[in-house]
Amino acid sequence: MNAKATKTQPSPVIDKAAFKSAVIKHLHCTLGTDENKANNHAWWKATCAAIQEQVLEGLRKTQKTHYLNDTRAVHYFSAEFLMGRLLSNNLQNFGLFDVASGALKELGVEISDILEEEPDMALGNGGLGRLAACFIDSLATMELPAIGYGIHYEHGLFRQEIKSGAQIERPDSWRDYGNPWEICRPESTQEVSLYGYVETKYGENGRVLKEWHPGSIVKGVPWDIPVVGYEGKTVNVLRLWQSEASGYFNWDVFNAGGYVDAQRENVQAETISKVLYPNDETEAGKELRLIQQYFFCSCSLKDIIRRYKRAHGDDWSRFADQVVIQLNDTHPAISVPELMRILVDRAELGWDEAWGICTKVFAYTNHTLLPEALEKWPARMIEKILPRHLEIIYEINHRFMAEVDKKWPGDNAMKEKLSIIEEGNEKMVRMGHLSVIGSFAVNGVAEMHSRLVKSSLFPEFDELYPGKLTNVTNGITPRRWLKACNPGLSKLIDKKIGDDWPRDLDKLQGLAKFASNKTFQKQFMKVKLENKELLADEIRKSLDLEVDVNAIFDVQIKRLHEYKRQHLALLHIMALYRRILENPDYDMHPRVFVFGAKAAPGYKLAKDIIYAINKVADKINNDPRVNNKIKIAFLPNYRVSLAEKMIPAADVSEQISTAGKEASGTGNMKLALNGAVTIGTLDGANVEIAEEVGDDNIFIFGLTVEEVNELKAKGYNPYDYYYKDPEIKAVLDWLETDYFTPGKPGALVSIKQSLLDNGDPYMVLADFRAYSDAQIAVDAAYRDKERWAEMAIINTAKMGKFTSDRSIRDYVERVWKLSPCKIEG
Ligand code: 8GP
Repeated sequence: MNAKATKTQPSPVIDKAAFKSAVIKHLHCTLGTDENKANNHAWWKATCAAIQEQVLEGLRKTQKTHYLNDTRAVHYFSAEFLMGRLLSNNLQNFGLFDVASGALKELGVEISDILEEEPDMALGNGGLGRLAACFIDSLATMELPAIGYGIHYEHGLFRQEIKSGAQIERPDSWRDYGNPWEICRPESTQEVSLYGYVETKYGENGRVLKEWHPGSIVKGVPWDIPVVGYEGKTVNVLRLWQSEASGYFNWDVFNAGGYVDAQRENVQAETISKVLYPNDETEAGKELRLIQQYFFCSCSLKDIIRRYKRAHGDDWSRFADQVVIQLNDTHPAISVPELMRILVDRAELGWDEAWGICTKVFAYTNHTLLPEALEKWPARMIEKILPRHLEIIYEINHRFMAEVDKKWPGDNAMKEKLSIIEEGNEKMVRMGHLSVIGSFAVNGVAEMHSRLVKSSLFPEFDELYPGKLTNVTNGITPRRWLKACNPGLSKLIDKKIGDDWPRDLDKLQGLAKFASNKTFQKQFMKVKLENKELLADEIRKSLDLEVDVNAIFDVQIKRLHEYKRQHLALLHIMALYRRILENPDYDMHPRVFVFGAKAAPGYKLAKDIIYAINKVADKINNDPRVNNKIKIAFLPNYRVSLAEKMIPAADVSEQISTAGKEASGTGNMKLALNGAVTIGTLDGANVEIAEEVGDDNIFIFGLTVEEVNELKAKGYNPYDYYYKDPEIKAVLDWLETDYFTPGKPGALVSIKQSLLDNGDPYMVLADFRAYSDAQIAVDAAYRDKERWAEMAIINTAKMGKFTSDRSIRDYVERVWKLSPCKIEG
């Protein structure tokens, strides 16, 4: 255990003996079992309960201190928090991992076995949700007052099974056997109104008063998940809202003829927090999703206001000094009109005063430029569910249009472009526009992405509001993504440069000077090999597939999406296979291609790509002519806990999106931090990774954003590549045969069609040759063991920039203006 952590442990449970007795106490008194009867699940729960004592003590102290100091706090609004497992992380953050592991060992229990008992909290789809989880870890570590607000989904992201190569979705039931970390707080329940109608009244001096008569009211019950900072001082909270029926029935609406609306509540109430939408970067287009968004925003705002009023009563003048709300994408954008409604209709502030507060409170992060992912809601739908909010949105827009007219007098085209309302067959509310207008700061998530947000997504807003659009490059928490998931490497680093890097990741720089040291290279690569052995075990257990740990472990893990181009990797694997079949002596270092990816259930082509990877894997893995030069392992049910096993074992990190499409990426950072070398395009944060590690320690290939745009403007024709490059033609034609799907010719043809007939929207064929050449360079580099070790070490050493602590520091300085608050004792 790290000495600094021992010194600061406030708890009685700091030595093995005390931890042991806490575990036994919980086995007996909380779980009603004993050491002889307990299975791994019971040991896991008892261990969680033992550490939870420390967690709750920290939480109590933190909340008391924040209250007494009346701190300004950031409120991170996010429809997704992809937390993963918490036990190992909480133990690490309290500096108690080795203590717990030793205590359990004396009780005859392996900590690694009980860690596996914990279901992942998969309340997110991918990057955006995991980013939120990293951010709340950093906020707690940096002793910043913060609350995460989201939804307590009953079912998180679906569990993926692979049957005969195809993805099958099964429900995720993370709470079936209870969640030892969460605390229900019924005393902080909120009520949320939906449907109904708005009545206009006239008050004193002819003031127009609006009264919303809701058709139904649902309850939001909060569940708190404590978020433990590194070294366990600040324990913040992630507050997740669960919906329940309120038992309220609106007679007004019923009598006015709204029979269905008045009844709707009971049916809908419990549905609201039932499922996470399994869509990554596409809008579900469902009424329920809008209700989910409003539900958690309304509960959270009321919660914030309740807390504010406790200290400041009805004095709204300090609200924006105390409260900043970060909108994680546009999913919580409905918060803007909701706060306006509360301020104008309830608190009876004037519009300008209310708007002044609003636009000092909200800040918005954009996570994607993909047009299909930019949320728009039919005005008609908002009118039905949130009639008063639509009025408010129109009013915001009306005043905003006047501003636009001032800047660009008489320019109707400009008004059309910037309006929150998109006119057309159906009037749509553009949530991105609403977010930009309602926020004081807007950020993209990597330098390049933020530049594109300014130059192509919101250029006019940038002109109208100079300085509002900014960048905060994403980051990842090194506590989970190195210290906890890669203990071998962490210990090696501790020995070499000291153990304070988890707090100050720039310290890893200190490793660079050992990058060419032969002894250190051997030690570093020995850890990598041990991690590869662990992953090989996992692959054996999961797929009944043997892989050689001396092969290059080439890893592509991320959601399945055309723009991320898993099919580019697939075409390349097929090309390698062809080369081997044509020439059995084809010279390549053996490679294991490891994939992990879930496809949105309704995304046909993404599912076809998963199927194709698995079918090609079946064939190649079992073809003796390949002589083990290629193995393909598609590990089912990619999730945080699986990532924690895959990332430490990777030699090569695949980051091969079409330039301009991946806003940032964060897997790229995790893999490089763990000593994987990137093969990637100049996209998202790859650009900044390349800057940090230097051109010699990364394999960059393919079209740049400018080249993509030029090619598109010129008229991109994938057939040019198909006819000119015989290897491309051969692998695409192969997809049409039944070679990989015996008896089912054409089963893989949709991929070929998308790349040819459908115009290859993500320019896979244009980048194929460059990718293949880069892979040849990777192969050559790997064979030079010392050179490779040096590259791997440099990658770890240069990842300091990508700690989420740095991202949070940037947010604090550029956006939130927050101060840390020390928690004593
Ligand atoms: C992702 C971006 O695609 C990724 O590049 C970035 O690193 C990450 O956000 C964090 O900033 N976007 C999403 O995950 C996303 O838009 N998801 C929403 C649909 C749920």
